[in-house]
Amino acid sequence: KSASSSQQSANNPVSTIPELDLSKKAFKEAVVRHLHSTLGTDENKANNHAWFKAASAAIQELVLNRLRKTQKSHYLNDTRAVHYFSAEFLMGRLLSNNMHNFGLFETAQAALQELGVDLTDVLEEEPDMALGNGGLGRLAACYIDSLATMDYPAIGYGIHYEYGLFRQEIKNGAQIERPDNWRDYGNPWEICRPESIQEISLYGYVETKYGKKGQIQKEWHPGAIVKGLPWDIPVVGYGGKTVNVLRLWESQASGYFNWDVFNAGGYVDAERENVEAETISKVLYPNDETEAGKELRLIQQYFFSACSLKDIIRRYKRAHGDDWSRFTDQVVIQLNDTHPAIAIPELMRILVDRAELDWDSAWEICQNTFAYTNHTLLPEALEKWPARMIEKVLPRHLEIIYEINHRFLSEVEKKWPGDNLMKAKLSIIEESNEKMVRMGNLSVIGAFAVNGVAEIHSRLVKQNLFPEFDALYPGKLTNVTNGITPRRWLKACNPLLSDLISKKIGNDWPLHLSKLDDLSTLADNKTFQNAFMRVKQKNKDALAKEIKQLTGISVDTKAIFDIQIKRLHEYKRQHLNLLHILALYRRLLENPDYEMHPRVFIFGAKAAPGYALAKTIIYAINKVADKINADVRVNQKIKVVFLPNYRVSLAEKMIPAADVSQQISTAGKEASGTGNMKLALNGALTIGTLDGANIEIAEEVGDDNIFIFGNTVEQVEALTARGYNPYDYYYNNKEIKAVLDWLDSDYFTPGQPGELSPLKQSMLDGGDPYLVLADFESYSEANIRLDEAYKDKTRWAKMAILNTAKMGKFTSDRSIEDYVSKIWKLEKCGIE
Ligand code: NBY
Repeated sequence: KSASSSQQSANNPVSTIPELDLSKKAFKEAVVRHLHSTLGTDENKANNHAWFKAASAAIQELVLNRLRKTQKSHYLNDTRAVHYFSAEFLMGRLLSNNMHNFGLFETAQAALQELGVDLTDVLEEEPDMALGNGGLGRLAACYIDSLATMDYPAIGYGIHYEYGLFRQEIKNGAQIERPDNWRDYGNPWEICRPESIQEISLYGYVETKYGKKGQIQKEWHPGAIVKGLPWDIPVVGYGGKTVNVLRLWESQASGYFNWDVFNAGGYVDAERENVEAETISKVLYPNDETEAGKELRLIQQYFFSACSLKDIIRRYKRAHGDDWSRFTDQVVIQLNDTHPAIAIPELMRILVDRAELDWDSAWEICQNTFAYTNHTLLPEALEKWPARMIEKVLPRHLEIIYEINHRFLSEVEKKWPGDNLMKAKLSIIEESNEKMVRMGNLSVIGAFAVNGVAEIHSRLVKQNLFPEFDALYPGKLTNVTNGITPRRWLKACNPLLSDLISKKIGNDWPLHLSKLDDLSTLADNKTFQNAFMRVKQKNKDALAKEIKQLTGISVDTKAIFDIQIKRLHEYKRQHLNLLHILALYRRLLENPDYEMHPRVFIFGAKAAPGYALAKTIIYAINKVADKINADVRVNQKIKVVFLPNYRVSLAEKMIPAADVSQQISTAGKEASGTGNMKLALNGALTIGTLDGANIEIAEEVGDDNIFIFGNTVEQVEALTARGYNPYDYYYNNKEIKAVLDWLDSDYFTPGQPGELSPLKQSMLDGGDPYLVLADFESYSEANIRLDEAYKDKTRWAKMAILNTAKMGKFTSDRSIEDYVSKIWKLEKCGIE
């Protein structure tokens, strides 16, 4: 006991949790006990993986204790809860996070050290839980962290994918996708709950019948039944009091519908159907910003939405029986994009066909249950399903969608009599060649609140995407600016900076991030500047080691570490960064005395496997990197590094080491961005456009502490309207012409001319849809300003400190409070 209290008091505000023994001695005993009795090994034989399993099991004991208490408390208080429906939860690793949230990290480190084990090595054994693509999935993970931390009753609902986002390998510069076998050696956190299995239906036909009072009744005769087996992942709040649950559904054959086939000797056919059922939760679709339109994806969406709704209703009925009148007091469902929007007609089906409520009562419940978050304006990302596909998979749901639409269109008629264009625009059904169901329209109509994810994005949702809905439903469309959890994205990933901050301003900033503003007064303090930059240097040294290990490339740790990490997409403009690198390369070749501070350009990005140009951009970055890194004429000044397999755990190593954060999307295209927040929080300076949350970051840090460039949303609109011609820039800017022609040669791909030509092609004859050339010059100038600023060490240190100091707004705790007050109307419920 005595040893532990001194261990924890240094840096943890959360060391006293009643009843639980959080001492070093207790932890050590638990780890050894699990090594023996759970892992069947001992201290001498155990490898790092066994230690990881034993340490996780020791922590899980505490987690499950708090989980039980939380669930009891929620049950006894009959709390209203938010149900966060998301096809993706990008959780990353959990051991370090859970240790931090119990205030046990240092204790565990010391305990393991006494056992002769290095915690850092143990943590590396944990596979990332990569059940998401990018920002949208990671946002869901940050939000469930904040919900638990702030004692809000909440449950995350999603899919238990057998394979998460693919593992990326780079072979000869090109991306190769490999399966992500994240559960090969088990997952120490998840709990299987066979007692809560749900069954859902698919396919079949709808029978129209007449009820006792002559009313029309619909009965869906399904063609298949699939089981959903829930796996619960405990979500530990910071301070270790509330532990909520992330419930992920795994699909299984029901073994019910295939009985006849089986008895008739159709063993093989029955097995085939089993395989099909089990395919549903097999793999995460790796597309981030394009809608796939595949039947299996629709089935995934329905599968997890329907299982989750049944789960919610079962729990509601246990407390309230068949009385639906309190449902919307108890339940709010947040739809993370339109991926779970099929839940809207599913709830209508349950209420009308099963509970036999009249349509209007059912619709009122529905409209008071759902809220919808929009994450994109890109047309290719707005989900649309062929009506025929919905009819085949979910015949009753298509009827319900038509009925919702029919009633909705008469509202439109009341508001805009005779306006058929308006009806065509707002209709859930798009009457194109092939009839399509617009999931965005369905979501806006079926939800009581719709939010965008940054101020500018929400304004554009109102003005450009859904202006008529905004007129029809005043107040429904709103904003909640995204946020990130400072526990994972500063405290856990950057211990050196965290300790420095805690020493200066106390240790409750992880819960009250605005306190970081107290650092502002130290921004001019020479001693603090030195300490701050010493931490940055150590983090850069560590990343340089990692780079060496992963790629073999040596980098100068005194160079500027310039980082662009995010999914590969044209709108995010990694190719603008690349063109600028080529321009610098060319300037250095033309003038070996060209003045610039050495800079290492570091990338991390996965491309959707079917997105050819995105893969070409990765290939181009790697080919340019090979050339530059081997060119002794320039490689003292620039290096280019592409780190393979970018993922949460790699981000945690890269972000603390960044001097510069590249946030260079075409204005109007990046809904928010959240990497921008993580990097600035860790003291990186942003070079960025006035897009997404960059605008709010600029407001917080002030124009002097950020490098803004490029066309604004208004300028982009004007430029596009008057007819943008990239050739104007190609012929008028000789640097642009030279670097594009360079890419078109075989300089970077010796003997293989044309391999990089699709890049030039897309920026010229392809029309340069994301205005790379239009922003190039302004970007190049911003880079010169940045380079100037870095030369002045004092100025840079001050700017970096102010970036950290001014990030308080971007804690996901603030986002959650915004959701609670504007949309969810929850009350906190702690445990005794
Ligand atoms: O959501 C991202 C936005 O691009 C980013 O600006 C924002 O900060 C973040 C959180 O709000 N969107 C995103 O990550 N989208 C996806 O990952 C995604 C995944 C799947 C599909 C579409 C988009 N899909 O259609 O399957």
